[in-house]
Amino acid sequence: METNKTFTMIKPDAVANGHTGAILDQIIKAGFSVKAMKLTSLSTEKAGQFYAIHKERPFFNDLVKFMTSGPIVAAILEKENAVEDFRKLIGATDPKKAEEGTIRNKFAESIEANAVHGSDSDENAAIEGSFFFSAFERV
Ligand code: IDP
Repeated sequence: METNKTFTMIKPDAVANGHTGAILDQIIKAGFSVKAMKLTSLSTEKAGQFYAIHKERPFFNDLVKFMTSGPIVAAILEKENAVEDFRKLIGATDPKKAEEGTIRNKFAESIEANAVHGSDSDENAAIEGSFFFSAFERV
């Protein structure tokens, strides 16, 4: 299992609000290198699959609707201790609780439209990266 990679999405709110460049800049300045990246959009089926773990949660349908509301940027990132360091860089799920200077603190609109996704384990980083990218799409 790789421990130096994580997977991120810049979510529809942040792309629509023009924050893609600033978010990527913050990610790269924090020492992550981009190993794969694409601008794409999620179908209802794909968003449901990606967030299948939250299927029983009350916010699931709204989350799928939000994640299909516009383009997203998906990327695989590399850095030592990538998963943990990236979760620190993005901050808490609820931007009201996210530490000052974190990506969600600066760019998120709400607990749902919270600007970015970051994998929560090495295992999920590998699964999520493969969900979006084939071997030919990675460097
Ligand atoms: P994470 O993205 O910080 O790991 P998770 O608990 O895995 O947070 O939730 C996945 C996504 O679901 C969140 O990033 C957010 O977009 C949405 N979400 C989480 N909790 C809520 C909630 O209470 N209301 C609405 N949306 C939520």
